[in-house]
Amino acid sequence: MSPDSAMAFIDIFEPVAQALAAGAPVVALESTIITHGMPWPDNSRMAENVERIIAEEGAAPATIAVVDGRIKIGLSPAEREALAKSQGAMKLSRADLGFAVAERRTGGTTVAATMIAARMAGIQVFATGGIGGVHKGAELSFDISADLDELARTPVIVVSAGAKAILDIEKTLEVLETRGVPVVAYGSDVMPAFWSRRSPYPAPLRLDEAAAIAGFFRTRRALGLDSGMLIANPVPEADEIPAERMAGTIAAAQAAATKAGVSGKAVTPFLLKTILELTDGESLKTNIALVENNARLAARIARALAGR
Ligand code: PSU
Ligand code: MN
Repeated sequence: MSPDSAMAFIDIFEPVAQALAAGAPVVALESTIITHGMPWPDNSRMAENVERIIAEEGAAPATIAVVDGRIKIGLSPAEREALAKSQGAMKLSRADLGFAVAERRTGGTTVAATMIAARMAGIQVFATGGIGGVHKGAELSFDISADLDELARTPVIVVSAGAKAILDIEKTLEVLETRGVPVVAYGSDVMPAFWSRRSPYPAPLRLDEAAAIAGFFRTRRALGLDSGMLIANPVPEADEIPAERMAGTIAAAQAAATKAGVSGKAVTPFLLKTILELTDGESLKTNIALVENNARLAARIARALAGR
């Protein structure tokens, strides 16, 4: 737990507070995917559906964001809707979370910032789409997401569909290994690649049951190995776009980013938006399906952790 001083800046949505107090399962959700990852109104519908899926699975959903400088652990439907519609929200990671609080700003929290806030609130499981990682060409750009360092320091289970295929998956796995982060593919021997079920890279670890993932996390904590854990959950077959078909689109989006001189925090949102346009919305459909799939697994892990 972080120092009590942080609690002065945090608002816990009542149903989430009740679940936490009762030791009931809670699943955190990020909000950069809402503010920067998907267009209106798909972002709003996705955020609502994902919360509903978690509730149906018997866990309390807690979408995390910063609103006017308050760290929100769980949003009311009206707050969620307002965030989805908001213009100019910041994209907040470890480096600027405190800035948004100090300056009373509004922002979506990335995987890194959501992990930090989840831990402050005592939430151990978090569902997202894809994590940030090592970008292609990082040997020149140095563009490596703060998500990876956060996984190395903050003990939260992050359920994702792997690293986005816009990243260098092989280098991302190398950094995670170096930083001591377990990467567990759920029911697969190979790493998924976000929109696709399979990448060419073997999964470092494999588990087939939500309860086993909960057990692994508990054991690591008991051993004092307090880092996060990345779960890579392949997108359902019916929704996947095969890697061969995505490859050309990703390359075209990358070329567009280079040509437009996009850098820093803008890279990931730019690539996602360009890929959405190039695939005529098909990538968005897959993106939504995989977040829902991750929410379901995260809820099951949270239930196992809570002993239910
Ligand atoms: N995956 C998506 N949509 C997103 C992101 C990931 O499908 O919007 C966001 C997540 O919040 C992730 C962030 O933490 O992108 C990583 O950004 P960067 O590469 O700048 O660290
Ligand atoms: Mn980056």
